[in-house]
Amino acid sequence: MFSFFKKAPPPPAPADEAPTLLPEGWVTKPASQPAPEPAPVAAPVAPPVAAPVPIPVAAPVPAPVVVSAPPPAPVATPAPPPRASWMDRLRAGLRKTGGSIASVFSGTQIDDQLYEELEEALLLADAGVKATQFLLDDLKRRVKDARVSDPQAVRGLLIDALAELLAPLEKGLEVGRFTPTVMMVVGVNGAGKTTSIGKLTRHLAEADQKVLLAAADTFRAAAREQLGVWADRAKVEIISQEGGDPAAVSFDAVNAGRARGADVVIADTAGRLPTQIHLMEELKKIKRVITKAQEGAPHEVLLVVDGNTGQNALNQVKAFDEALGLTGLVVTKLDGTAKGGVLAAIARERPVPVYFIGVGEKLEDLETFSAREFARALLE
Ligand SMILES: Nc1nc2c(ncn2[C@@H]2O[C@H](COP(=O)(O)OP(=O)(O)OP(=O)(O)O)[C@@H](O)[C@H]2O)c(=O)[nH]1
Ligand SMILES: [Mg+2]
Repeated sequence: MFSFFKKAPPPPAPADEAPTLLPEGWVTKPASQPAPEPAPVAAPVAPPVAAPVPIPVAAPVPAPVVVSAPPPAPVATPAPPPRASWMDRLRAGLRKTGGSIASVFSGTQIDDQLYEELEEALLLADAGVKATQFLLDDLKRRVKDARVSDPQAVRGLLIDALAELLAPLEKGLEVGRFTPTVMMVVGVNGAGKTTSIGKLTRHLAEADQKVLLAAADTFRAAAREQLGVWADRAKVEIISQEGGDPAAVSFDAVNAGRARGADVVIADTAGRLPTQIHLMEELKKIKRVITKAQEGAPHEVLLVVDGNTGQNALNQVKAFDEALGLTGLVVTKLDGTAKGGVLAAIARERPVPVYFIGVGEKLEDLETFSAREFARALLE
């Protein structure tokens, strides 16, 4: 395993010290913090994709105060699996999408029929017309340059082409540059916002980041409770208010985060509203109010999209980006979908960085996105 985010130096750091963004295997430990490290940490240098990296196992999650003494009653976190096992889950999750594309290469000839079948398979996988055309043109060029004659070799070249297309989406989430780093998480209902926040919170807390959650989905009591369960599990604070105004809750949470020295404040928002208010208007209001509570915030506006919705996910990326100015995506439910090609469409048409992808409901089913790893899991 590897960390979920990169710890940036605090604001006074000179510009030339700005952290480089590592797509995978990135280091998590605060480089410039004096705080002692409570547990073994991931290797200090980004490892190659497949190398399993140890994660801080069972790092006891401290109470909301950063303490140097070993926290009492360590939480028995199951040892997170190595990257190799993630690759297996990713592969299994993408089997439906990948299987139909890979079957195109089962013949013996590289001919027009192969390219036509590939075009069809990519469109069916919801890669969209633009990315499909781009990939086909790119692939034909690669096949010509490499002078291959075996369809299986073409598959290898498609992995290269897809990895290159997806590469601009690789970006690590960064915390530590602002105190607190404020994140607003948005998306249509059922996309996986609350679950993804819960998982991310666990990873942040395990890396000694002080997280404060804002239950800005105030409409449903169940929404608050669901976030509350994740807050309890990660032993982090949560600001919630029964029937309150989502913007007011967010405002309070950012202020509380500043007053209490939180490293990260994450606001969970609603996907559907009880009133006639347009979701985007409500979200814009939350964003404005967060900026009032802290200049420059929110530092991240993350859209969670259900990868299973294919082209619809792309439409959501465009709509939310236009309304709110997205900084990153979390693409969930890539398990069991036949529409995993949507990442190619996003890369071609609205390349908002993909911080995480999800292939299931468990903690270890959310991971950082690596373009080459994704292309290999899909097609190898
Ligand atoms: N299979 C699968 N299910 C997921 C994944 N991520 C989330 N889910 C499930 O999707 C359902 C909805 O997730 P939530 O986190 O409640 O979604 P939400 O966006 O907060 O929904 P609202 O609060 O209603 O707007 C839950 O049952 C999750 O367990 C994933 O990667 N794969
Ligand atoms: Mg929710």
